[in-house]
Amino acid sequence: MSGEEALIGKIREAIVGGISEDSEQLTREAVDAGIDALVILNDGLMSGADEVGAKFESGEYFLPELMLTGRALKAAMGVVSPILEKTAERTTDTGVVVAATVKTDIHDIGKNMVASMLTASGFEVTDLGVDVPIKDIIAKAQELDADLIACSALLTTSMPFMRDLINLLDAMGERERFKVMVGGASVTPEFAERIGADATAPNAMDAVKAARALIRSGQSGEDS
Ligand code: B12
Repeated sequence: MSGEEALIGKIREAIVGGISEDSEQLTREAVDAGIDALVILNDGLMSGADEVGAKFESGEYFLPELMLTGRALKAAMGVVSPILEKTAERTTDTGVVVAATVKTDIHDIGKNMVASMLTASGFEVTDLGVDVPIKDIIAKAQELDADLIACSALLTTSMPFMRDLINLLDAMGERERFKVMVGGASVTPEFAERIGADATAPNAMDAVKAARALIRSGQSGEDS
């Protein structure tokens, strides 16, 4: 096993063990050793989060373990996010975004990453936080005359609120006014298409690309 693999393995273990001090310290070590921030994110942090999810599902872990892992993830993201943000390219195909984790869902680590990558790429992002009623998301988008609404949900039981948001926009005659992007660990392209969202993306970097494409399609008056 290479030194890089061993260090990534330790980061993963720190996430699975929910040890914030280690996840932050080891992530710093990995960055200092020149390991690509995306490798740290995908092979260390996300992979650890997935393992914790599996242990929770199988009954080996309970809510306290999830909470510790959440803290360990946030600590490590604090190191990785600024590095990823520096790689963001600032272009003119940006716009105003309202971001939120939808009602009943309090997972915010991924949503925060998406919001900070969009901000670093030149978008003007208003982040409404977690557990946000869809009416509040729409009201803020109207108030700011936003170009894009970015909704996050990790719970399958929260995902229907994304569909409700799109249906409500439709009913209000406002669907054409805003592009809607949805995401979160359980959101698939099929789900996004089924509920009539304009885009989805599996991670924060691709979310920026998708957001840009939506802005460009709006500027040229084409459908996305
Ligand atoms: C940490 C964690 C928690 C922490 C969250 C802390 C926080 N501040 O966010 C706490 C302890 C609060 C928590 C609580 C619960 N959790 Co939880 N949690 C997790 C865990 C382990 C990691 C989530 C995470 O942060 N991942 C890392 C981030 C970076 O990834 P991400 O969110 O997927 O985001 C990326 C992409 O999805 C995408 N993205 C995200 N948002 C958006 C938005 C847009 C627009 C786009 C384009 C892209 C995009 O980009 C991001 C960055 O690359 C997951 C397991 C997993 N594999 O995800 C379970 C998991 C999500 N939790 C789960 C459950 C069941 C719960 C609880 C119900 C447990 C309980 N019995 O109380 C509660 C629910 C509380 C609530 N009402 O929301 C289940 C959900 C199952 C399901 N399918 O519905 C999971 C999948 C675990 C499992 N396998 O069972 N959890």
